[in-house]
Amino acid sequence: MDAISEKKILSMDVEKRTFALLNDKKRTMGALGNHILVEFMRCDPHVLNDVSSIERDMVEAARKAGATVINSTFHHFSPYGVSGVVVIEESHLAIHTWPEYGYAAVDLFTCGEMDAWISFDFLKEAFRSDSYSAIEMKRGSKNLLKRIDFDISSSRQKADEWVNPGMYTRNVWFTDKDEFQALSLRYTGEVYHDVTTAYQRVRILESPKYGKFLALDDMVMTTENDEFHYHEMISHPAIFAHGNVKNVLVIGGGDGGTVREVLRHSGIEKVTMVEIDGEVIKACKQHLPDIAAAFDDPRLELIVGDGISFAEQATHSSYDLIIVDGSDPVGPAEGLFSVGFYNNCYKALKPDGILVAQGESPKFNEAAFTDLHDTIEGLFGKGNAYVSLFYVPTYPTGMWSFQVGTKASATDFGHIDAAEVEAFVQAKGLKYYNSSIHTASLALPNFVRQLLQRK
Ligand code: SPD
Repeated sequence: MDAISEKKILSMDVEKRTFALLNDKKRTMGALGNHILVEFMRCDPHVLNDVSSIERDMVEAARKAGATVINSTFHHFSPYGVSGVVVIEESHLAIHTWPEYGYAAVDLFTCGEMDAWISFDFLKEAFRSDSYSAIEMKRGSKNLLKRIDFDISSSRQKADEWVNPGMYTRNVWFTDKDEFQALSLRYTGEVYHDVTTAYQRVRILESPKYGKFLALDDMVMTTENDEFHYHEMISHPAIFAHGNVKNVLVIGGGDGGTVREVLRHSGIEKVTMVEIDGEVIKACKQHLPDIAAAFDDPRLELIVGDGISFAEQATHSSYDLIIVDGSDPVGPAEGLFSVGFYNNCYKALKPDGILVAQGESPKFNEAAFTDLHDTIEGLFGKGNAYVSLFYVPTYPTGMWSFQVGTKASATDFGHIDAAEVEAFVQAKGLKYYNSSIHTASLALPNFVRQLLQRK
């Protein structure tokens, strides 16, 4: 193997940077290219799964070594792994990552004077590799090749006929899933915010179809383009069904969409919002300002704290409306599905108060959906527990629910003044809720009725 016999082997280790150099000077002369095959081991797995930062680092590695970058294409594999190539005038840099092994295979193929070891040094820092090795080979020994004179005019013509079919250079998908089904959103690869807090990973990413979106851990919470489905339906139906809401408690809802909708009503005197993770508020204020639009309203008291303890200590009979805008029942929101928490909410409501809770999906998390209904029915009484169905394209299965408890049996959640609702809808320019949707959302398909009556 000629090429291998021309190799320079570098075997390196952080503790002992031992260089074993086998370099046959005579044979490395007069090669067409230089190829460094790199093993980066014990890397940061998060870095190796982040297609945007890998692309940025590979391009930067090329530039740092003096290369002229022509193009790059990178792909993220689901659930993890990245492949990509940076094409440079001096050849290419390529990478394949296995985050689950903390491993990246990198090829630095260059021609001319470029020193690809500069790229190597840059990438080992970027990937935070603790252990690495590399083999350098000369490619295309000129003394083994014979130059051919050939007519290139026919291949030029073929190149002119070629029409680029509009290829995407990135194919990255965000997947919100359980073990049986998923909702995937293609995203641009842009990461606007990525912070892991004591509670969860808070990310703002971008989807070509739905705009910027908030993801908590691996779940889609809200997107710029369909957030109104959720936020209009969590707030307006209860406010119109009650008829005289003045004092509201919102638990969760850190993106701000729910309080934005509640505060559209001029009759609301005070909203107390308790969000456990201040980072969610910060990220949304910065990157989703149209959703986080009402944090400066003087009627809002914003508390960064635990909503479960807040409900436990709340003054009895003090709220007209309590809205639980939590995430799914994993991680920090798990307690927002417990009987004890809803019992405290029940006590904190005025005698004619209404509770609205994020109720999961009858097609995705059936157990959480039915258990919550049982909890609300157990506390508020049969006939006082309602399920309102609506559609969110970016939640798994698309079908989602709010679950409602009315403390006074006299409150019929389906009863509204349609003319009043329509005037409000027109005045505020609502995009999902109207008086017909109010009634229709309470109409349940038979399979949902059966799910709720299963006991
Ligand atoms: N799977 C998504 C469950 C909905 C969680 N709440 C969204 C917050 C929007 N304010």
